[in-house]
Amino acid sequence: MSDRRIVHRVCPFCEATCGLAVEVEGNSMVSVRGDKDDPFSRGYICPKAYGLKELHEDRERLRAPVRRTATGWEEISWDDAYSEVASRMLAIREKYGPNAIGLYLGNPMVHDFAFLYFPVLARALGSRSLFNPASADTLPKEVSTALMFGGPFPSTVPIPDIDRTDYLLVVGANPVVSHGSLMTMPDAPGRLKAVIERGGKVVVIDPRRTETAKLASEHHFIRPGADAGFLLAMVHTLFEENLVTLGAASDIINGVDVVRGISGDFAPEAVADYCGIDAGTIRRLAREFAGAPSAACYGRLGTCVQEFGTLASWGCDLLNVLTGNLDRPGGVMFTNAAASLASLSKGKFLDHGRHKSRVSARPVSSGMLPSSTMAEEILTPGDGQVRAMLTLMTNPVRSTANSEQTDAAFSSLEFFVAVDFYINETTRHAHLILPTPTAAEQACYEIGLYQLSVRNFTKWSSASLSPPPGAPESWQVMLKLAGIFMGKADRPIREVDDAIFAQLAGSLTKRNCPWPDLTPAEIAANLVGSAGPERTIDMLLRIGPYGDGFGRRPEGLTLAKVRASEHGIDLGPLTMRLPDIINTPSGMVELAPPAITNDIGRLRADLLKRDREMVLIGRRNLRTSNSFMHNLPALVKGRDACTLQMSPRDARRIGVADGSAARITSRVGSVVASVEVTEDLMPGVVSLPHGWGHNVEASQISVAKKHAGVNTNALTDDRAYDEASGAAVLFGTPVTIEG
Ligand SMILES: Nc1nc2c(c(=O)[nH]1)N[C@H]1C(S)=C(S)[C@@H](COP(=O)(O)OP(=O)(O)OC[C@H]3O[C@@H](n4cnc5c(=O)[nH]c(N)nc54)[C@H](O)[C@@H]3O)O[C@H]1N2
Ligand SMILES: Nc1nc2c(c(=O)[nH]1)N[C@H]1C(S)=C(S)[C@@H](COP(=O)(O)OP(=O)(O)OC[C@H]3O[C@@H](n4cnc5c(=O)[nH]c(N)nc54)[C@H](O)[C@@H]3O)O[C@H]1N2
Ligand code: SF4
Ligand SMILES: [Mo]
Repeated sequence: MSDRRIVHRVCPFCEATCGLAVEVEGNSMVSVRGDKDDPFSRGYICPKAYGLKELHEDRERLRAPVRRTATGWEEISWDDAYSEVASRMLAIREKYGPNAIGLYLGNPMVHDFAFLYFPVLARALGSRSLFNPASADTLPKEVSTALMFGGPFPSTVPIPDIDRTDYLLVVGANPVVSHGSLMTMPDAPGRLKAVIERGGKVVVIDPRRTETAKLASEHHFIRPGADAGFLLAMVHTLFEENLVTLGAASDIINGVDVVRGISGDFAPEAVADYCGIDAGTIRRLAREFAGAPSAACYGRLGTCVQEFGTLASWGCDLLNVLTGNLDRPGGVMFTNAAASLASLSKGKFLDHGRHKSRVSARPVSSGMLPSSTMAEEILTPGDGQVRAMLTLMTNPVRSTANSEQTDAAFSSLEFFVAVDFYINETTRHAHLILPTPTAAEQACYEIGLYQLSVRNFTKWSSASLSPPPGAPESWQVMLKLAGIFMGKADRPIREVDDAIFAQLAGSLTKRNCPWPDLTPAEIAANLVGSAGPERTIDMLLRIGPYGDGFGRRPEGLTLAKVRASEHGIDLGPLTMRLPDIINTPSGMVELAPPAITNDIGRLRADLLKRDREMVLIGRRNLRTSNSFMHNLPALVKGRDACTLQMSPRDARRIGVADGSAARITSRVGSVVASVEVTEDLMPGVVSLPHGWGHNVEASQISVAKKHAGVNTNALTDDRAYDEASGAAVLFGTPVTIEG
């Protein structure tokens, strides 16, 4: 008898959280479709969703721990793997101290609620050598929003109210391909088209005429890195033409005059050549933005991983605030998540720059060091040198700046444990690989992404399949590793989990709880039988803004109710909540925090620079995510995605044609890529996607090897960073190109 059934979940492959209807028979997947009854995504999916099945079925994906030996990889039991981690890691910590062990939390962990245990693991390890991709991604936005609105990230990131806006200015983001980031929204193409269909406007500022630009009302090329100048020229116009309106928030905004003063040097006429957009256009865009009934400026990777990332991220929000669009429907607003991560936070985002990296004195942020300092921390001898690494779902040998140096660093480690399910460019250096199950085999709640959503929304994802017998889920692996570093390797996970939960419930009822009479004992009593991240999420839902308050508001949400609504629960459009959000020391929105404006001098100097080199930017591919979906045949078949795009004018000058090979050289390295000539690139700019370059002997990803592409991070420079935040400059790398 067939036991075919449909299991509902969200897709784990990007930030859009599209609902999936996964058809399952026995313990295998039959099909993956969009869930038409999901009120948020309404059936929308992109090609990556099918990767859920292909990834699960990939024969090269590891199902059991493996150990590297002189004669190759050998499968071992989970118990043996944990014993080896304990004996080697604890010996290293004993010998060199805790900072000798580095811990790296990779991108896919965002989609795995095991990441709730990251702080526990990091604390147990006791090391300052903590890394994540934020410094190659969100960090400038984290710093600018924390300084302007207070923290903690991500609860104070203003989200474009895309479904109601009249005017969306997209600066350095390509949501038609990326499907949005720091802006959780299924069906980005549909939502963008809807802005135009209801009479609004979408304007894209990007050195590439992107897929989003092609759908937009208007697109302008900008020279990479010039966004802060461009945005300050828009701000200049607002002041000069008396277009500044602060709206409802006017009594709680500090620093308007300081911004007026700063923008004085950035007249559109002074910035036009610098950014490549003429002064008349800059003025018109500023007038349109200010004149629209509602408008939102949205910047993403192109405004972050560039030379002036913090200033550009700040510039986007200056526009929003100075035109009265902060906390207004159709402007930028703050999500009110059903399970709030902010309630877990101990307070404000204050530790930016509190300590510096050992080798090159780069600032730490939220406890994390910039990922482009990791290689030098491993390679540079001295007290505090990193000798061992524990990585959690990351491929830094492809994703960090100057990744050839990262490669050398990882090959030199005394001990390296990777939580990962592929033997790829990074994990081939591991001594042990611990493969946690695929997303399809685990339940999930996208707690991080629901903090950033364009509607308030909540949904539980059930596991579609069961993991192999005896295989732990990722949260159990995290807890086990934490237990090892706590010296409790021999204790049951359950005991460690209970102790952690009791602590969490204790501090939550003391600090951030809307129900003053709620006690940890009452919480514990209500959640008997529950464990792991599920228990934490239940608690957060129940004390949250829609929660049942553990019976105090019986109609409110519990995890059981969320689970029972298998298509998800729509909690409505974003609402005005600025006074609840502001968490700066002054209690005001800070428009001119010194930690940001101190960097203006560097921007002014850049404005005067005359000779500009050719620069390299990145590109994302619709069918894959970062580096890890290239072993899935359906997603890599067809045209080569990893080409060097350049304008016809540059191709003529360099003497290359479509399909010919070109050598690209930067300060740190050199690669050869196949040229794609296209009018879509601004002259002076070339584009190569990241996450490729799979032609590495010791990896075991045969499909990816056949579609190897080249590694753009062999060109990006670990020494190039945004001074205000410490984030890597991945877009705008100076290069020379030869045919
Ligand atoms: N299909 C797919 N989706 C993804 C991913 C993926 O790999 N594949 N990755 C996910 C991840 S991890 C993230 S963080 C998000 C990122 O989401 P996005 O930021 O939307 O993605 P990108 O394609 O990197 O968009 C950055 C844009 O900035 C432009 N750009 C480069 N330099 C500059 C500059 O100096 N100024 C301006 N104005 N623009 C510039 C680039 O041409 C590009 O169009 O996407 C997520 N979604
Ligand atoms: N030049 C350039 N570099 C970039 C970027 C760019 O635009 N240009 N983008 C940056 C950004 S925004 C980001 S977020 C980073 C991303 O960089 P990383 O954090 O390194 O992420 P991935 O490249 O996706 O690598 C993910 C790893 O996790 C493993 N993995 C994936 N899913 C699972 C799972 O469910 N279980 C287990 N056990 N393992 C899993 C994969 O096998 C892979 O090894 O790259 C950054 N690097
Ligand atoms: S846009 Fe594609 S990858 Fe992103 S959640 Fe939706 S289906 Fe998954
Ligand atoms: Mo990212």
